Amino acid sequence: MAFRWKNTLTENDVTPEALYLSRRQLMGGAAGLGLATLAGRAGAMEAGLEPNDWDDITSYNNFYEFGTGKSDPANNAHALTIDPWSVRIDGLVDKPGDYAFEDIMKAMSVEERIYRFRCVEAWSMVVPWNGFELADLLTMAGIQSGAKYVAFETLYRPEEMVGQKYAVLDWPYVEGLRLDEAMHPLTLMATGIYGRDIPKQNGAPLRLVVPWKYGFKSIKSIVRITLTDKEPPTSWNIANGREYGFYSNVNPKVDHPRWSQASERVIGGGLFARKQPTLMFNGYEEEVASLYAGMDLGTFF
Ligand SMILES: Nc1nc2c(c(=O)[nH]1)N[C@H]1C(S)=C(S)[C@@H](COP(=O)(O)O)O[C@H]1N2
Ligand SMILES: [Mo]
Repeated sequence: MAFRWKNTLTENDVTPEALYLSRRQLMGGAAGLGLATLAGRAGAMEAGLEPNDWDDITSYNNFYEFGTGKSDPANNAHALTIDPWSVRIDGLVDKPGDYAFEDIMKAMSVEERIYRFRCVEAWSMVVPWNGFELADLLTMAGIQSGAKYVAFETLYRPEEMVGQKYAVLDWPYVEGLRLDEAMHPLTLMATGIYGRDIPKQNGAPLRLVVPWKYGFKSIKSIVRITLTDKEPPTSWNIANGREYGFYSNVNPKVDHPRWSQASERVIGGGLFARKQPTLMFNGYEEEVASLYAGMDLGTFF
């Protein structure tokens, strides 16, 4: 498999939005100006993805712990304290425990990944994440042979998360992946966007990103990761199992019971909302289709 989107940027390669916006000029005539960064940028651009700008990514959010409106997270997430932060890794692992966020960051290598992001509500963006592969974190904890699934949990702290005062979902928000999905090299733990720390409304200090699945699988502000032998419960499936399955792979041929998934509204671009066809596995078919060989994706939606 050729992961053409993969490049070698680290957290030291600061990539402010301005650099992205002017990258064509830079690539055209800036010999001697941070060549490694430019090479990385060129690699990331091979996928032909134009990232959304910072304002789109950080002002149009779903994070129900801070309210159900698209601008509620940007307005309310400042109340979240993220220092100190630790992630409990437990279940079927050799080294269970509470891992301090700083220690995780010291052990992991952060790189940039420009991914398509497709919400089940039929809108999409392109996000330049910074993060590390979930596989590396799970390997660090030592995966035991009986593990088949990975369960994730978001912080429960209603004093800071105003939306948790309302029973819109069964708090804390929980999600899950099959172990092979969790170990796939596309599966990212994001800690940044555009080279900056990930904003609170986007799931600080660390959140999952599974680019071939609907956005709600990409659980934010994670405090617990549990390796298990059973398919874990997931918040949206608990809320409405007829509409939201465990797999939730992006699939233009499997409609939501209440709307089509064949196309998506592209966020950004001002007044002129653009629509585009939705791609199988959100454009990552070549990389992930083999995970689902022989499965009926209409039954396992
Ligand atoms: N804890 C938690 N994680 C969550 C959600 C949420 O409400 N709570 N919303 C999900 C949904 S529906 C989407 S589309 C994405 C949105 O991520 P973004 O705001 O960074 O674009 O986060 C997902 N992760
Ligand atoms: Mo979503």
